Amino acid sequence: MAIDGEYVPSPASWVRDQVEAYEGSGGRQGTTLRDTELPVVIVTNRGAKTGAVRKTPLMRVEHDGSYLAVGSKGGAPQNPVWVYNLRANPDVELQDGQDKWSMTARELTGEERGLWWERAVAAFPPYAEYQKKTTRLIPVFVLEKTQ
Ligand code: F42
Repeated sequence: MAIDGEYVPSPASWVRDQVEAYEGSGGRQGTTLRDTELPVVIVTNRGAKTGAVRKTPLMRVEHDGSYLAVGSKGGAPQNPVWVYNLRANPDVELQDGQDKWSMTARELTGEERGLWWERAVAAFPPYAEYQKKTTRLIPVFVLEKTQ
C-alpha cells in the first residue's frame, strides 16, 4: 500500500537533503552516508500523532530480501521519534537504490534481535560504539515485504 499524503521533511538539513538527493535522482545519487561509501535506504512511514508522511534515511542492513531499521540515533540517550511512529504504524515503504517495496515493520527481541544485531554491526560497525554510548537498548525492527 502506498504511503500517500502530506510529506513533512526532517527538521535536520543534512537528513532532508539526503532524502531529496536520493528520491530526486530515482535512487542513483545520495545513496551513501556522508563521507563514507556505506549504503543507505530511505524508509517512508506515517507520524504516530499527525499521520503526516515521514522519510528517514537509515543504513542498509539487508538479509534475504528483508531489512533492519536500527534506532541508534548516533548513540543519543533518547530513541529517534520514528521508533514510536513505526510502533504505531508498521506499514512502510522502503527504497533501496532504484528499488522500492511495501514492507511491514516488526520490532525484534531476544535471539532474533541478537542475530540481526550481528548483521547490523557487520554492515555498519559504528552501531557497536553507539550501543556503548547509551544505556537504552537500541530498538531494531525487521522490515519484511508485505504479502
Ligand atoms: N538514524 C538512525 O537512528 N539509524 C541509522 O541507521 C541512521 C542512518 C542514517 C543515514 C543517513 C542519514 O542521512 C541519516 C541517518 N540517520 C540514522 C538519521 C535518521 O535519518 C533520523 O534523522 C534520526 O534517526 C532521528 O530521527 P527522528 O525521527 O528523531 O528525527 C527527528 C529529527 C525528527 O524528524 N523529528 C520530527 C520533528 O518534527 O521534530 C519528528 C516528527 C514526528 O515524527 N512526529 C510524529 C508525528 O505524528 O508526525 C509524532 C511525534 C511524537 O511526539 O510522537
